[in-house]
Amino acid sequence: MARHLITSAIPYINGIKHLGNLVGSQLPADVFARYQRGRGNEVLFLCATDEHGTPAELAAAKAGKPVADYCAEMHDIQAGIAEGFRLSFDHFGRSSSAQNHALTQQFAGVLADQGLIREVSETQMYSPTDGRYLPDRYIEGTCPNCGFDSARGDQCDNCTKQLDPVDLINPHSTVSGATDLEVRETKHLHLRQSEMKAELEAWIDSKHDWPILTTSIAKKWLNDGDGLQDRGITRDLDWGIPVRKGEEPWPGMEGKVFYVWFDAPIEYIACAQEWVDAGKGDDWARWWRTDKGAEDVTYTQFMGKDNVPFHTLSFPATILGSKEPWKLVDYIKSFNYLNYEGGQFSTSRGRGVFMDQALSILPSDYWRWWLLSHAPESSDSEFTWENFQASVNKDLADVLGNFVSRVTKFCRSKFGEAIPEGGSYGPEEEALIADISARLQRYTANMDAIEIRKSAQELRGIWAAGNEYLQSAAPWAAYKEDPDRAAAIIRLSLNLIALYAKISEPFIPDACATLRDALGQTGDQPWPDDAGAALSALAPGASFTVPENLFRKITDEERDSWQTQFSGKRD
Ligand code: B3M
Ligand code: ZN
Repeated sequence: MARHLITSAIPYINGIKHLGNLVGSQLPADVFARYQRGRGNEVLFLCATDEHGTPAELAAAKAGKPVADYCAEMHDIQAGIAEGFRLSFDHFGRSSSAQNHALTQQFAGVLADQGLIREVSETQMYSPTDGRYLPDRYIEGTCPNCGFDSARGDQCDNCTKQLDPVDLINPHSTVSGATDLEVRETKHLHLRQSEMKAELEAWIDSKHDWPILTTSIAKKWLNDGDGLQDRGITRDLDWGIPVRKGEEPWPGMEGKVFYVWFDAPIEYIACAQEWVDAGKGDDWARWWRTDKGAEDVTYTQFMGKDNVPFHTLSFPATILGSKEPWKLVDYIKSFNYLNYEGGQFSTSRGRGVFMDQALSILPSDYWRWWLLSHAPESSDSEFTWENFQASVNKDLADVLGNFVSRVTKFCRSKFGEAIPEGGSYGPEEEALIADISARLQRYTANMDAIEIRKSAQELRGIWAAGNEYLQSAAPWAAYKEDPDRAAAIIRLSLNLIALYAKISEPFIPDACATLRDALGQTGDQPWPDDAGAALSALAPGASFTVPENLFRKITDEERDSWQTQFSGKRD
């Protein structure tokens, strides 16, 4: 039995994510986790909320809540929505956990012991009114280059010039509007990534099977400009993991916290500890320490392309730099962006469909199917209501749903609610079994390679093959002359439904649970490596029930009204 550690990029705490975020990491990670479990492999699937950084502080301030309370509430909300989408995390942790505090401080101490941390003096804008240092993007002013009056401290959105906050004319805090900003000297810790360039490059070069999207981004960062830069891993903020050297104080670093991107990936490990401490597992080191059994683990990470540099360079620099036997990632699956109706999804402008809204209009399987069958793998992809309606109505309602309904209802009316016993499989059935067998091999090969779109396409083909068979075998006609022949056709068709329930589960888990229940199955059925055996697995005479309609169609009126409803600002 193979062992798979699977993590999804951990979503920021400040707000509910949109469907583009979902399909860029959590959802495909869930498909892979469900698939590996379905094959009988051992899986640890982890995700968490990413709770530190200025955005979390500001969102809490906006909500008028202490940041710890805000994060606790938002974590529960995100956990509930994840459940609504049937994301099958073994644990959904929090980067603000005690476990992550301790582990992050421990890593920093070990990196310092390895000589990989240096202290650097920097100048930063301080706002006495706000009582805090302001990150560049929370300072606005007039662009010295083009005169645009809302240029940010890091860049002018009008002329795109890269800026330093000290360049701005009439700079002010976007938090309070305060203009009494001062330049102050402050000390920070930098991780000496430049020291590790050769090691990181050799490691990335050894990953011949990684998606081009992943390696090309990593190589660009390794070699752009002056090459891999050292990176500040501390910030002057209140909210975050206090800077300590392991359990010791870090002189000169009082009142500072680690940078959110330093502690967030460490949460992948801390999350496994949280999983154990929550009583859901008994050994996290078996997944994460190569000296404690993790050498035979395959570790796969899922993320959007904007997160790739942190996972190919920064986090590996932390892991490798520690010289401790931590498990390194084996495969990084990254995604392009999903666009929305000719533009971009926008969290700030509320454009597009957000996870909570999606579930309020249709069950999760509908979204899962569309998103996964259109996953932005080789390029960006686009959500349109028209395409969504067409896919759902055709693939789910007409092809899969209709097959199940025709077969089970016909059986009930002619043979009763039990697997019919008469007749035997003939040439038409043998041909179908051979066809399904070939398609299944392609499906599993694509799933093994985490080719999500191609897998969905094969799955759709497997559903369609059943429909074509049913149409041509025509049990309703056969029944009049030869009821045994009709019985054999229906028996094979019911077996196909059982097979569908097994193999479609990573994509549409709720519908598959309905099918399993209808057939009296538990879900422990083995993966159908042998299609012939799988398609004669149901015992003749065993009872079943006709399931409720699996999928309904989306009407034109619904499509139009949703299109209007989600075109602008969310309320
Ligand atoms: N929270 C960014 C994002 O949600 C960030 C990922 C962290 S993964 C360790 O896209
Ligand atoms: Zn400008």
